[in-house]
Amino acid sequence: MNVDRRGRWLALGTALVGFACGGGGGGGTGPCTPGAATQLVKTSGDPAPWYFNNPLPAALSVTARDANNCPVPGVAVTWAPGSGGGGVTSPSTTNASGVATATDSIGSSSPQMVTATFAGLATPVTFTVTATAPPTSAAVTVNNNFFSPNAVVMQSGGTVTWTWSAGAVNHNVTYTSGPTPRPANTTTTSVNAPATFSSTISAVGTYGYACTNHPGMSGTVTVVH
Ligand SMILES: [Cu+2]
Repeated sequence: MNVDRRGRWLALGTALVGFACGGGGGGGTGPCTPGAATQLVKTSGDPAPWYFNNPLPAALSVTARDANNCPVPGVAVTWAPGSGGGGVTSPSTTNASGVATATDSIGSSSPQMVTATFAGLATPVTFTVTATAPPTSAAVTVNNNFFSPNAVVMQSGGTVTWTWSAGAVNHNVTYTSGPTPRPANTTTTSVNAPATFSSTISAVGTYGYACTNHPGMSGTVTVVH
């Protein structure tokens, strides 16, 4: 809200001193009147590496801009998988901020190339999406009072094992979110070292868990195909 209000004042000030749209060099951070789209850019670069035969956890995103870098809404963007296979949702239309997104699924080879373009654009934008095989198991250390690492990824059917470090006391693993039915929790609310606890999980998704004895002591297990 504050940003919107500031933006409006900025626009008023810009109008009063007579600068043209985009003349401030802000790259479209303030209101401006868009002309025809001439550019398409990655909104935030290539995605982080992910895993074969899985959808990316976040959408791919491009921004359409006019010759003055003003974001252009309403541009139909066509997405296509190139080399590397997989699939991507298409088309999508740029929103009020000039941003169009698409959900990408990685195939069985890496890197996967994905292009985005609009009618009349000379050179499509190309995303490079890298992938590896997911780990088949995961390991987490239970400490006073944190899980390390607090986010792990493993393949469907894999087993995640928590190991209490020396001196770690009064901790439990209690699932708090994710696909249902959830895996079983530790059977007592206070488990002391030495101890281990495991979950073998098949349903794909991200599971949140926590130690109910220590606020903020939490983690996630992401299960992929
Ligand atoms: Cu705890």
